[in-house]
Amino acid sequence: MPTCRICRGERLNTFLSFGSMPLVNNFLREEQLGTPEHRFPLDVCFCDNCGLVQLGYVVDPEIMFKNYAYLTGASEPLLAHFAALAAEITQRFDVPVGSLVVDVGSNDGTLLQSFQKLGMRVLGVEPAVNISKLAVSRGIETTNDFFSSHVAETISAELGRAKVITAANVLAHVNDPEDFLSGVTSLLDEDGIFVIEVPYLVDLLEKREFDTIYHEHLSYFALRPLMSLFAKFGLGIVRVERISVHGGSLRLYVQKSAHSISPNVSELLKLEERAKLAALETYQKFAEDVSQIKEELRSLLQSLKARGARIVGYGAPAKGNLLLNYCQIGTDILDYIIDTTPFKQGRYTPGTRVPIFPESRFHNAPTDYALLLAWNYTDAILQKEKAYRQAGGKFIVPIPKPRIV
Ligand code: DWN
Repeated sequence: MPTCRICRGERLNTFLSFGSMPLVNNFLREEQLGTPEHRFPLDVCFCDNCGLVQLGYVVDPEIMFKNYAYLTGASEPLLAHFAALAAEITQRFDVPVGSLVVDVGSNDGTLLQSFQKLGMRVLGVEPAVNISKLAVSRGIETTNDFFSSHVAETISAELGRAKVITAANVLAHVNDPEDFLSGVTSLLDEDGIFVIEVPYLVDLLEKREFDTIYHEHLSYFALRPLMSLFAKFGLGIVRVERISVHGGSLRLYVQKSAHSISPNVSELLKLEERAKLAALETYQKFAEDVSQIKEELRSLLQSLKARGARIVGYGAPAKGNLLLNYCQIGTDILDYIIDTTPFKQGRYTPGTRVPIFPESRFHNAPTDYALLLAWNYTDAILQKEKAYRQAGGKFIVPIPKPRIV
């Protein structure tokens, strides 16, 4: 019987079950197409006690993250996002040049490259062997491991305490957030700043971002459970912002025994009350909306296909693979998918086995519709594909309601 990963409560109410799903970043090589893929239960629960939305079943992180397909730098908008974050932290907290900055879940070093340019000493912590090698080849010192209280002690013994610790889209992936925060607390300087970005549960519900629910994401955070987690380690939120990245996230600036709790903490807590995050009914309604999106999207695609339309997938994000598997969209609908990530090109999507090509395929071979699987970059992609749209090409945006633009 699973218990809540924050309060250890045993009353977890399952409100949505996707059945057994493949791992969304497990892109297949040609020679793997003949063998069945591992599938794991994907059920989403709500903790009656602390309100944390979370997965019931935990897939071994070694299987999910030791060899990883996702590259931060493959998405142009994220380069600007993380350059701005490094500048914001450095300026807002007047971080001295030469300070140690540790990025947890550092991926290809995109964020740390910006801190390096600002004169900081940087260290990444990245579990994926293939990706940490790429970061090191780019001059970003990287510890190839999962962050933990033990890894934190090793780092502070070798390099001293960190003035800045960042963790963008990491905490939701961690099965033991208490050990994670214990490590942050021991590694962070007394006057250091810990900055995290996590997808925001209010956005997930409001915009029906059901495809962001998959095995990598063990927790779906609202501010309230985060505050109770931080309080256990004497960490206080000095500033919290809603940001648009990844479909809507929270950015939290956290310090040790912080005295000034950010004024908009109470605003967001009121927002969460209005959103009825503490009521199981909220999640049961979300589950109904999700099955409606599935029906609407399937019928839209099938009617276009019946009229002879050519349809491709645009972007091969992790969430796209959840959406394709849950909505049962495969090569019967999509001719192929394009993606800017070298690791993904030439491979096939997990479960649905749609072939993935570089962007050039999309620009050279005309098509009628592109299912925008990377919908969190809609503005940037519509701008980038102006010529396709001016030539009559359309995009299908799947959430919060399937629509053609
Ligand atoms: O939490 C996570 C987030 C941060 O990244 C991880 N668990 C896994 C991953 O999720 P994702 O794969 O859904 O992330 P993105 O950034 O939404 O993925 C976008 C995909 O689309 C990438 O593979 C790159 C691709 N892309 C593209 O082909 N053309 C992106 C852009 C902007 C483009 O123009």
